[in-house]
This record gives sequence, C-alpha cells and structure tokens, in this order.
Amino acid sequence: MPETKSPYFTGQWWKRTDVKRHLVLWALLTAIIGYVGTEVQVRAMGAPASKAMENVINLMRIFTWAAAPIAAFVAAISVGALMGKRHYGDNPPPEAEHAIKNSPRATALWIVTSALLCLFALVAGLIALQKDNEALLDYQAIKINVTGQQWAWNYDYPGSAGVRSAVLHLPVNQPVVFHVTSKDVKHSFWIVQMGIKIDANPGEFTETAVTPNKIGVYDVRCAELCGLLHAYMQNKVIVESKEDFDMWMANEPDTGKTTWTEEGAGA
Ligand SMILES: [Cu+2]
Repeated sequence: MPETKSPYFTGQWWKRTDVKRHLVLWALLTAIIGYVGTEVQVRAMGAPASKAMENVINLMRIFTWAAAPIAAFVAAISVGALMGKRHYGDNPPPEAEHAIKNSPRATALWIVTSALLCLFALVAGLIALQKDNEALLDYQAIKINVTGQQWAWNYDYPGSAGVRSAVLHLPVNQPVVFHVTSKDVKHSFWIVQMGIKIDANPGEFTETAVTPNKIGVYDVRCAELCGLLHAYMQNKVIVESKEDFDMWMANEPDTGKTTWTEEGAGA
C-alpha cells in the first residue's frame, strides 16, 4: 500500500513551514543582534584615541558577529515556540508530543562549532593582548606612577623633578608605561577611549602601556567596585602636543591642584 509521507518524516526538514519560518527569524535576529552589539555599542564608547583601542573595537566587532548567529538561533527558537504553541481555552492543553530524538550528528555539530568559536576567541584575544604589551618594552616610553585610593587617582612623573598631578597629561604619539598601585583597596585603572585597563592592587605594582594617538580630553575611570563613591572615581586625561605637554611640565609642578577645562589640550 503506497504511503504518502508528510515532510516531517521524509528527512526533507527544510521543506517544513515551521523550519522555514524559524530560518527567516534566525536571519533577521542575527542581523539585529549583530548590528546593535557592534555599531550601537561602539558608538557609545566614543572615538578611539589609541591603536590599542582600535584593535579592541575590531575584536569586539568580530566576536559579536561570530556570536550573533548563535544568540539569534536560541532567540529564534524561543520566539517561534512562544508564537506557535499558544493555547486557548479554559482547560489545560493536551500533552504535547515530546519527541526529541537524539541525533549524534546534531550533537557533534554544536560541540565542534562551540569549541572552534572558543578557540578562535582565545587565540584572537591573546594576540591582541600581546600587541598591547609590546609597548611595555619601549625604552623611550614615559614612565608614570598611578596611585589609586578611595576615591581618586594621582599621577607621579618620576623622571621630572617630582611632578604630581590629579589630572593625567600625556603628549600625543609618545608611548607611555603606567606603573599602577593602590593605597587602600583594589581599584582598576581604566582609560576608556584608549582601551587599557589594569588592576590597582595595594602593596604591588601592575603595568600597562599605551600610545595615545589623538589630541583631546578622555576619561579615566575606576573599573573595580571599591566602595561607596566608586562611581565617582573618575577624572580626565589630557592628550596634548609635545610643546603643550612640556609647557605644562615646566609651569605646573604642583601637587594635585591642576585643573582641566573644556578647551582641553593646552589649557
Ligand atoms: Cu572603584
């Protein structure tokens, strides 16, 4: 007796309407998640002020677009299930058919895919980190001691007759190495638009380095919850021309009185 099989059982799963609907939803959600996760987020961080930050942004774009199809896949199935399995009426719905079959091929596919994505994220991340750390070895770099305390940052320029400032001044296109420590609890020294961040631990020095490549005023923040006023533990970094930096060095060897203005560089 000839049997007409429905596409559910023929193995031609791609002909099923619900599969087609989910595929469309998947493509749509991939685009939305990828776009919001990259463009919107990157714009919110502001323009990059160093090569390191450009690398961070590129890496974020790549990672987000690599993860977007997976997030979208989960979301598409969730939305599809919520839309397609609605129940109307007063009585509880009849038992659904929980025919989840084991498929070694599907299992292998998701294990291999996740493993490859993790490996890719690890290797790409380590390469970016290595690139950033190369600046640590630059013998021409300016060395600056950064001290965090509840709830302020102070900067000492050891090579320059004991200049200490509450505002960080940096000359443009000159590598800088920061030696970071804390007076009390753990903080984290973060220059947002330069893509560097390192823990500030009491009794120890950590190091990070960057070469600012754009004149302007940027944000320094604490990135480690450190007490009541953690959210206010932020100030500015002024990146200026070599001449302006030297002038500031010569004229303001004060102890924390340095202020900054909206005009920024050279002020
Ligand atoms: Cu903090």
